Amino acid sequence: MMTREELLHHYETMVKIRKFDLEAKRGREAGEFLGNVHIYVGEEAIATGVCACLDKKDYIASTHRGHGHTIAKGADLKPMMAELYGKATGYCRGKGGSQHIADFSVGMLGANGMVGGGYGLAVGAALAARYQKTGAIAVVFFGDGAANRGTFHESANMAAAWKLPVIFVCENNGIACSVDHAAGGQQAVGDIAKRAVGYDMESYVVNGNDFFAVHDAMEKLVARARNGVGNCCGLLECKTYRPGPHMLVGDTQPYRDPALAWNRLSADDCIENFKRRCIAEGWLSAEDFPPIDEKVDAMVEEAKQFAIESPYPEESALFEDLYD
Ligand SMILES: Cc1ncc(C[n+]2csc(CCOP(=O)(O)OP(=O)(O)O)c2C)c(N)n1
Ligand SMILES: [Mg+2]
Repeated sequence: MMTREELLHHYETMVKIRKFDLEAKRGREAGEFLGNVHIYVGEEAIATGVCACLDKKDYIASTHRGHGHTIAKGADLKPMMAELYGKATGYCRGKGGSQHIADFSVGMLGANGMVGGGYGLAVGAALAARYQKTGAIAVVFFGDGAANRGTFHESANMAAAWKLPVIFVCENNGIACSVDHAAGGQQAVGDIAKRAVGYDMESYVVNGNDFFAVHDAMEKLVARARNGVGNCCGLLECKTYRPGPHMLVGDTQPYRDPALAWNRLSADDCIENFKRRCIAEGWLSAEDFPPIDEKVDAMVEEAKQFAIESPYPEESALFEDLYD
C-alpha cells in the first residue's frame, strides 16, 4: 500500500506531465518556438507508474514522445522547456529540441528521433550495470509501431540470452502516425506482449490509463530484474490511446475525426481515473488535488518564463558538442 505522500507525489508527476505538454502545445501553436513536438497527453499514467518503481540509478531510454518519461524520471522542467525554445540553457544547449532531451544525472538516456532507437541503449546500459555491479536496471519505452522494428527483436533476444535486467515497456496507443493498430496489416498479433514468449520473458498486459495497474505489474517485473536470477528481463504492455495528433506540426488527422479522438480524453482520463480511485478507496480526498494543480501551474509558468528569458546559443557554439 502506498503512503499518502507517495500518492500525492505520483499525482503531481502526472499533472506535471500533462501541464508541461499542454503548455508546449500552446507555445508551439503560437509560434513561440520552432521544431516538432509529440505530446504525451493521455498517456501520463504509464511513465508515472513505471518510473515510480525505479531508483534514481536506474536507466530509461525514451521515444520521440519523450517529455513524460523525462519528467517522471525526475528531470527539471526549466531546461526541458528551454530546450524546446532552442535556448542555450536547455538540456542540449538549445541544439537538440524536443526529440533529443536527455539527463544522465537522473538516468534518462535520451528521447529518440529514430523509432525503435532506444532498445539498444537500454540493453547496453543494463550490460554496463552488470559489469559495474551497480544493481541498476534499464527500461526502454516504445510504441506499438516501434514494436515492429527489427531492433526490438535483436535487443529482446540479446537481453534474454544474456539474462540482462531490461524491462521493455510498450505504450500501445493503438496507432502509429496514421496507421490504426486495430485495422491489422501492421502486425499479426493484437497483443505485442505475446512476443515475450519468443524470448522467454515474463510479460503483462495492463490498462495503461490506470496508474495502479501499470505500477503493480511493473513492480513485479522490477523485482525479478533486480533479483537478477535466471532470465530477469520482462515486457509490460500498456494499452492506452492518443487523443491528439501524432505531432503538433503537419498532422491534420485526415484519417480520423480529431474532435472524437480528443473527447476520449474526458471519457477515460488517467488523471481523473487516479483521483476517482483514491477518493473511492478513502486514500485521499477531493480537497487534496487543487493545491497540487496550482503548484504545478506555477512550476510550468516558471519554466516558460525561464525559457523565454534565456539567450539563444552563441553562433560560435555551433560546432561545439559534436562527435568528430
Ligand atoms: C526509423 C524511423 N522510421 C520512421 C520514423 C517516422 N515516425 C516517427 S513516429 C512514427 C510512428 C511511431 O508509432 P509508435 O511507435 O506507435 O509511437 P507513437 O507515436 O504512437 O507514440 C514514425 C513512423 C522515424 N522517426 N524513425
Ligand atoms: Mg503508437
